[in-house]
Amino acid sequence: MSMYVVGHKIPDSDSICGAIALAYLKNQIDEPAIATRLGDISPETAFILERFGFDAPAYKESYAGEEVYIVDHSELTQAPDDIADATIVGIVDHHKLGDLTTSTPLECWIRPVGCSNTVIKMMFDFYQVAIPANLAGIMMCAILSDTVIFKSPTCTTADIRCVEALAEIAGIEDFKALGMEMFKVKSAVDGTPVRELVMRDFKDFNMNGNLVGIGQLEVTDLAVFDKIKADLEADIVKLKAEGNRHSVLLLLTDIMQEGSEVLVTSDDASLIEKAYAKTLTDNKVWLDGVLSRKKQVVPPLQDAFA
Ligand SMILES: [Mn+2]
Repeated sequence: MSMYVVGHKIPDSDSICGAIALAYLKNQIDEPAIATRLGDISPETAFILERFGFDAPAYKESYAGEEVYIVDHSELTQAPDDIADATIVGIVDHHKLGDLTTSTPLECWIRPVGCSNTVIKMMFDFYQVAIPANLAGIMMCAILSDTVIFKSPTCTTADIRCVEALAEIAGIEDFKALGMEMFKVKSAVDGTPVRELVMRDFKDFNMNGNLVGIGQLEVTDLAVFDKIKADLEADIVKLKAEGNRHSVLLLLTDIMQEGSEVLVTSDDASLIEKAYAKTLTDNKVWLDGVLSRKKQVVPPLQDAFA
């Protein structure tokens, strides 16, 4: 029986490239594995896969009765809906420990680094399995994406060393230029339906019993939002009304200015103000130097909800 290797819902490049890379590694060490995904791929991921000649993993929603290796999270809210009926055989991740649990022993590769693909590169080294050039390419791009080309405070020396090693294997001389090309693809928001933008990189978190959704759009220039910001603001209000979320935040991150404008809709906006020690103006606030949802946005908000 093959295990399935799958990243989080609303998959980003790390989840998709990580599932492909880890499934390849597992197959090399005689543990049959199939990479899958829980949602549509983003334009950035499509760019990466096309650049290095990969197809997207198959879409698979249900995992009951299957063995599953989880990539890029350990959260119930981000896992397959029927994960309780599956056997989690392993987790590779670089986020805070979430609330997934198991009834059988599992393999855990969790490190406080900038990207799951950095951890997967360490796994390749551990098992002494060679990485094919095209696979190295997508792993490298995932790390450049997650670390915002090393600018994110989540970026570690291990991430930089892994990108350098993978770039060499992939035969990419100017990896930072490729990273910028990737972020330009990510910045092309014109003509995209507003809800698609809100949900493009959206994660739900359980904060002391409250469901909090946080989306993020990383661009090279916030001016791309000038014409659509009001629509984005209206849409997160609508999204909140459609579900049972306590709050919805949308981070508009400028990777060149290195900061994020946060659009907020909440049952209690004072919690958000408390978390970041800032006053909201028209339900938004600029957070200077904030690039990372995981490291700079989620933890203070968890504390505020505690
Ligand atoms: Mn990641």
